[in-house]
This record gives sequence, structure tokens and C-alpha cells, in this order.
Amino acid sequence: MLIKTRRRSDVLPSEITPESIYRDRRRFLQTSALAAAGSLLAPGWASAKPMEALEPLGKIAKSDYSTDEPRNSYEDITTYNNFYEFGSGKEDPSRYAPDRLDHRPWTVTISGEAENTGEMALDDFMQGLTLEERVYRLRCVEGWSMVIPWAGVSLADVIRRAAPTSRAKYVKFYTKYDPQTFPAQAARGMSFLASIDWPYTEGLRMDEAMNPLSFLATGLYGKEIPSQNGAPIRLVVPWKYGFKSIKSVVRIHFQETEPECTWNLLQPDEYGFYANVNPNVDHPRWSQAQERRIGEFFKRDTLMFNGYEEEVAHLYAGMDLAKHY
Ligand SMILES: Nc1nc2c(c(=O)[nH]1)N[C@H]1C(S)=C(S)[C@@H](COP(=O)(O)O)O[C@H]1N2
Ligand SMILES: [Mo]
Repeated sequence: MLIKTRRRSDVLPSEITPESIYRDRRRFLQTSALAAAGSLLAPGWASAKPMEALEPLGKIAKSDYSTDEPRNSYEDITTYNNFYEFGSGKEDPSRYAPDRLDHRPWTVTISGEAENTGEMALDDFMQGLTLEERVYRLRCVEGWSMVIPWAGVSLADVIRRAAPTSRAKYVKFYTKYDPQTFPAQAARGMSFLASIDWPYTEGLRMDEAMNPLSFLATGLYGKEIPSQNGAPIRLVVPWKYGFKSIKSVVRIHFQETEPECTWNLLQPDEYGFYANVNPNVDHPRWSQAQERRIGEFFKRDTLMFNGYEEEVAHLYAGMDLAKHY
């Protein structure tokens, strides 16, 4: 996510250099002593846990909702991340999350306007749900995108089992709060990370949450999901900007009013509650008309609802999308 201190005239380095050069430069910068002095933790190497080191998930059903576009590599998906709990650099998550974020024990709490509330061990939470593969496009609000083969469960199945009451109009999600695990949650002073009202939260309207595309991912490339991608369970809402896809979820809360969400609270004029991918509505500081697919040189056009228009456009019929951005 981009922070407001950038001047309007500044261009993202990722917009002017090919990704590979940009990443090599970042690697160089981040291993230098100077960069280490400004980071949250002792320097470490940005590297993904090798895929072989992760637990296989077992039987995963294919889904008609998957795209057949070429998938980004495991390396790209697990080393170019946003997970501000570990710092704001793209390589901070892969550098720090694998050692710091324990996948187990993990519990998920269902709370608020629902019949079946309570706290459950993740393994119990997953019981009886069908594990599916969903190959989805992910479009970050910053202007980059990837194609990611997630594994996980349909959010609608989880919600049906929770049996929300008629007052439940929205669902709110919370990332784990644990400053021992997530250094940014312990940040103090005037730093940007200290200005975030932790834990990270996000929300959906009930009909958005019930849409068959809304997904809770516990896996990637057929293995358990790596820490830096939001282990052990994270939301994936492919028609919205990536920041809606909240990581490392511990609570799912049903409520009557529109939930407060981290980025919307911080910069409401820049990050709306809906955050639907929309090439026609620019971010106040940059165009959203195009994106760079990680691994590609030329930019490509951004598609309405990130290419999921057929599945989700009806949710917003009659809404002014420039107003409800
Ligand atoms: N808890 C939490 N969830 C988060 C974020 C974060 O900083 N903290 N970043 C978001 C943003 S901006 C994006 S683009 C996606 C990136 O997911 P990925 O790293 O798995 O590609 O995670 C989203 N979920
Ligand atoms: Mo993002």
C-alpha cells in the first residue's frame, strides 16, 4: 500500500523500471547496512520457504471459477507481498513471516449477529468444508497484479454454517493481534506503521460475502499457505483491490452497520469501503486504467471488476461507482 507522504509528482519505481531490475535494486538496498538501520527487525534474507517444506493439503477439487491465464511463479507470489504487520517493504513479509508467524495453534471466532457463534480450532473450523482450487487474478490498488492458484473454501459455505440473523448486513474480518508476532503492531512514535489502528480489519456487504467468488484461502500451489501470504487462513475477494483480501484472519463478525476497515479509516478519500477494481475511477494520486502483471514488461489494461464483471456487476446495479469507490 502506498502512503500519503509521497509527493504527487513522484512516480512509483515499479512504474518506470522492469520488475526484475526493480526487484534486484530492492534486494541490493535492503541488504545494505543503511536500509537495515531503518527496518523493523534485524536484517535477514528475503526468501520463500521452498515449496517442498510446506505440508501438502490433500485432495483439492478443481473449480469453474479459475482462470486459465498463466500463473505467477511460486517465487513471485511468495516474495513480492504486502503484509504491513511485518513492515511496508515488498520483501519484508517473506523475510520475517516464515520464522515469526506460527500457523498452529490457530483459532477462528465467529461473533455478532449469528446463531452459531464461538471460537473454534482452525482444524475444526475446516471440518466438512470442501477444499477447492481457485486460480484468481489479484490486482493491488498500487497498480500491479498476479495470477495465484489458491486452495481453500467458499466463504458462503462458512457463512451458511454460522447462520447469520436477519440483522446481519455486513461481515467484518480481523487479522490476529499479537505484537510479538507482528512487529508493526508494536511500532511506536510518528512512524506510519504506528499510525495504523491494529489489528488490520476489513469488511464486506453480506451479499458480496455470499457471492460464490468470495473465498477463504488456506493453501497455495497445492500446499499449505506460506506465512507471508496470510497463513493459516486469509480472505480472497478477486474483484476488489488486494487490500480487501485480509490475511491471517482470527475473527469473522456479523453486524448491521458498515464496518470500519483499516485503509478506509486511514485514508478514506483514497481507499473506499467497496474498493472494487475499476479502471474508470482513478486513485486520487494515480490512474487505475492499467496495471503491471508481475513478470511482464508492458502494462496491460485493467478490467472492470478485475475481469469478474459477469459474476459480480449485479451486486452494484444502480450504484454510482465513482461515489462508492
Ligand atoms: N493483515 C493484512 N492483510 C493484508 C495486507 C496487510 O498489510 N495486512 N495487505 C493487503 C494488500 S495491500 C494486498 S495487495 C494483499 C497481498 O496479498 P499477497 O501478499 O498474498 O499477494 O494482501 C492484503 N491483505
Ligand atoms: Mo494491495
